[in-house]
This record gives sequence, structure tokens and C-alpha cells, in this order.
Amino acid sequence: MAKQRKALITGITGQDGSYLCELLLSKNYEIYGMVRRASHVPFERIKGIVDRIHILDADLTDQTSIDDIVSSVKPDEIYNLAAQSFVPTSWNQPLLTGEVTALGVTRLLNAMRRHAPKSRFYQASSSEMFGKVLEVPQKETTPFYPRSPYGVSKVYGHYITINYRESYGLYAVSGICFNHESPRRGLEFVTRKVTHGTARIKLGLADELPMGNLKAKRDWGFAGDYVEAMWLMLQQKEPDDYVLATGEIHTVEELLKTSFAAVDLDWRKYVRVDKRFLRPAEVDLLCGDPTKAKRKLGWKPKVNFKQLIDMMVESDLEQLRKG
Ligand code: NAP
Ligand code: G4F
Repeated sequence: MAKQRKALITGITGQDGSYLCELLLSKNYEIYGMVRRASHVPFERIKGIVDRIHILDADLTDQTSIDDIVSSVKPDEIYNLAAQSFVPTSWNQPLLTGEVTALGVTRLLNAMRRHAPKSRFYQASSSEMFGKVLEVPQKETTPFYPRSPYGVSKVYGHYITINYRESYGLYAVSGICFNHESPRRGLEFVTRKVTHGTARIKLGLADELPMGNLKAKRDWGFAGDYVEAMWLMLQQKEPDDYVLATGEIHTVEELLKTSFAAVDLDWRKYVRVDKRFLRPAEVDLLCGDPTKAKRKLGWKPKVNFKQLIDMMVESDLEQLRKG
């Protein structure tokens, strides 16, 4: 029988970490989830599977704790999904964002280089690196122009991953992920804010939804599809970087229309623009070209935009009804 493979997932309590963990359990991996200390139990997204995995305390800002877990586990695969991932927070906390989202990647790569150099490393890069886009659609060769401390930090994480691959021969790769969402998305991100807001209005729990820039365009996919590509990227003969996207774009206005239509409401009656949700520098348009991932990994997203938003509205209605 083949040896059970060990995967270390940082950010396992986040949206992507929870889907990836489920996927790897279904493939019979032994899972080690890195979790930072909190004053509350942060296992909401993994509550159904937490008994089947090993939880290890460490923080991406702390080299000692990272070294300890990598040297004790010696994982076959490392997925670095942990980050300060909310763009607006990165203007309020630019140094923390840099420590976690940028330097955290180097800390983990250093630990891998020292203690598990044969491991395979996935870095969660972001379409936010394209920022004020220099080409449409964006592909692996499109130059970066980040527009937030978050985007700048992700550019650092991206290049340090490539640099460690080229300097030390590590199997270290970056997935340049475009926005991917799910019922487990944090409430502050626009899709979930809209689907949760829609459900609250439908159930009479709210009567308006304050929003930011309605003209922004994004390439939105389903998180469950994207974690499959992350896994595929670590199963290749040669390490390489990939754009992961749907190739389809929608405005925030279309998102509102689709979400409210799912409960037979007209979004225009409830939405108002609130300046507090506008950003110091906006990313107007993100549209990915997933051709390389399709060709080399055989990956393509299965859930389309309407199915995704319907799934999220349905889930929010159900959760709110339960109370
Ligand atoms: P998320 O839901 O915000 O999850 C972030 C995770 O990082 C959480 O588990 C969080 O732990 C953990 N974390 C934060 N700071 C940490 C620290 N100092 N040490 C250890 N862990 C820490 O993000 P996501 O949507 O799943 O995204 C996963 C990754 O993909 C992130 O790196 C994100 O930047 C990147 N990405 C996401 C998208 C997207 O559309 N979702 C697109 C491109 C790239 P707590 O639970 O304790 O907060
Ligand atoms: O949902 P968002 O906050 O996501 P954003 O900024 O695109 O970042 C997400 O995707 C990145 C990949 O491209 C990830 F790397 C990152 O970690 C994160 O997951 O905002 C999407 C768009 C923006 O243009 C924003 O200005 O929606 C616009 N928007 C309009 N009104 C709003 C709102 N965004 C939020 N969060 N809240 C609003 O009220």
C-alpha cells in the first residue's frame, strides 16, 4: 500500500483552508493544520472535520514556531494559505500585512529549506498583484501593478517563492488566484456581504445595504473549484506558476442584481452608496486567462457565477432562519 502523504496547511481556519482540507482528506492525506492563537475557538469552518486532523499552534510572524512544526511534521506538501487577506485592512495595518502576507512566506520557505527540502510548496498568490491592470485578460506573463499594501505584499510573496525555487531548487509554486467565493467567505468581502445582506433584507432583519464602488469588475469563481487546482499544481513533474480564474467578469452591480433576483427583490430599492466603503486606490477590473491551467493541469472551474451566488444566498437564508 502507498505511504499516506502528509500535508501542512497554513490558514486552515479560513475559507480556502477548509475546502482544501476536505479535498485532501478525501484523497487520504494526513492533515496538519497550522492555527494561530486566539481567545476563541476559530474552527467554525472546519467543525465537521477537526477531529480528523492535527492542529498545530504557530504564527506566520514567528519563525521559531514555524520551524518547530515543519521540522516535526516533515510534510510532503505545504500549502501556504494564511494571510491578512482583506484589502481595506491592509491600508489600516500595512506593517502587519507586510509581516504576515509578505515576510511570512519567507519564514515558511526558510523552514522548508532547512527541515523538509523535498517537500512541495504552494503559495497563495493573488490577482490583486495585477492591480491597475496593464493587459486584459491577465495571464502568467502580465506585469504587476499592485494598488494596496496587500497587493504589494503578495507581489513579494510571489517573487520570494520563485526566488527560492530558482536559488535552492525547491519545488515551490504560486497560484495566481482570481476572486473565489463560497458560503464560507468572510462577511466583509463583497460577495458574502451582498448575499448575507440580501438574505437579511428578505427575512425582514434589515432594510438597506450600504455599499462601495458598484462599477468594479471581478472574475468570481467558487472556492471549492480553486483548491483542486492548488492540489494539481503540487502533482506536476516540474514546478510552475499558474493563473487560476474563470475568464468571466461581472460588475458589483451585476452581483447585486443576481443576488436580490434570487429572492425576487429589486436591489435598487435597498442599496445605497456609502463613501466609507470606497478605497484609497481601487482595482477597477480583474479578468484572468486560465488557458495555461486548462492546458497543463486539465483544470477548469465547474460552478458558474449565477450558481455561485444562488448557492450563497440559499446558504445565508438557511443560516439566518436557524438563528
Ligand atoms: P481567509 O478566509 O481570510 O483566511 C486567512 C487565513 O489566514 C485564516 O485561517 C487566518 O487565521 C490565517 N492567518 C491570518 N494571519 C495569520 C498569522 N499571522 N499566522 C497564521 N495564520 C494566520 O482567506 P482565504 O479567502 O481562505 O484565502 C486564502 C489565501 O489565498 C490567502 O493567502 C489569500 O490572501 C489568498 N487569496 C485569496 C483569494 C480569494 O478570492 N479568496 C484570491 C487570491 C488569493 P484566523 O482564522 O485565525 O483569522
Ligand atoms: O470582495 P472584495 O473585498 O475583494 P478584493 O478586494 O477583490 O480582494 C479579494 O480578492 C483578491 C483576489 O483578487 C484576494 F487576493 C483578496 O485576498 C480578497 O480575497 O472587493 C471586491 C470589489 C472591490 O473592487 C471593492 O471596491 O468589490 C468592491 N466593493 C464595492 N462595495 C466592495 C464593497 N467590497 C467590499 N468588501 N465591501 C463593499 O461594500
